[in-house]
Amino acid sequence: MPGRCVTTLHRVSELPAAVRLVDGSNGPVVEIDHAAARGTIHLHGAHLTSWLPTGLGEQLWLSPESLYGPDAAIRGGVPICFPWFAKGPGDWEPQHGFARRLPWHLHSASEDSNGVTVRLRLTDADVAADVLGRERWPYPFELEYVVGLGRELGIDLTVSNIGIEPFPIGGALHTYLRVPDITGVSLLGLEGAPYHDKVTETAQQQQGSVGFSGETDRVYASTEPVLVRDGTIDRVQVRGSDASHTVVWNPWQGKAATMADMSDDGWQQMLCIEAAVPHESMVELPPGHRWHLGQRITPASVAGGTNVGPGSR
Ligand code: TA6
Repeated sequence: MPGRCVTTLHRVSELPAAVRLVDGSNGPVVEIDHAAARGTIHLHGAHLTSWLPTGLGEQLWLSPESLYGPDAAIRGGVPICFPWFAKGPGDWEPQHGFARRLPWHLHSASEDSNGVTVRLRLTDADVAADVLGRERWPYPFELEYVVGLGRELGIDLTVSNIGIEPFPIGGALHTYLRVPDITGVSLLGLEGAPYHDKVTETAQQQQGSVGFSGETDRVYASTEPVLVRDGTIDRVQVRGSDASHTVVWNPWQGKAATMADMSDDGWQQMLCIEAAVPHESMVELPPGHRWHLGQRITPASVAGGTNVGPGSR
């Protein structure tokens, strides 16, 4: 396996029947095949790249041009932004922190009739001092990422401060949803929410539902659930937990053309809706304390018709 291998490969006997650990181009990959759903998690970055609830098709977008190198961030799926979102409080590198660029450990996996739960871990011992960002964030930590994959998706990131001094913490679950055509998509649930528009660098307030007609990069001061609608059809509901903000991003054609790991037309079928704690909301985590960030994604057909914001069915 290429790159730094810090993974304790589980003996096949320890994994439930619905879970296999196979070799991938950027290290071990967890393959899930359960009656409720199929999925794929790269141990590199603990990166969920595929989630197919049975009968509903692929729900996550993944770039065919994504890189899979030892220090690369996979383009698509659910990148874990830790221990900061974007450039942190002060133009920090790397963008979105270091956790998505490192090989994680598979701690355990279990299954029941609802689906599969996979637990992955990363600690400061896995982060070489030479990794960008550690000199800014040199703290002892334990990070656990739990993926609950079935007809719904639940992802939960928990960091423990195992050191003797407080540390600043923020981040995001940077989920790339797959959509038929971004120009036909609208978002309900953000009506009236204030947001920072990163395209115009202005403060705005959401008027009505969110539509897409150009590059969209918004940090909403909202923790309300968001319903993704395609035309008149509800697709999925996205609900953050312990997030302070909801980020909505589509690079559109111009920005996508500058991204080597995004096909020129890839922007048309993707939409990022992120549970986020951006730098203005980062907190100081005291020694011995834990910090959590989660997201739940429920296909509308599973939710039996969702009631999110005005105008929804
Ligand atoms: O979450 C939206 C965003 O911060 C955008 O500004 C854009 O940079 C996107 O993340 C992708 O970032 P990445 O580092 O994965 O290219």
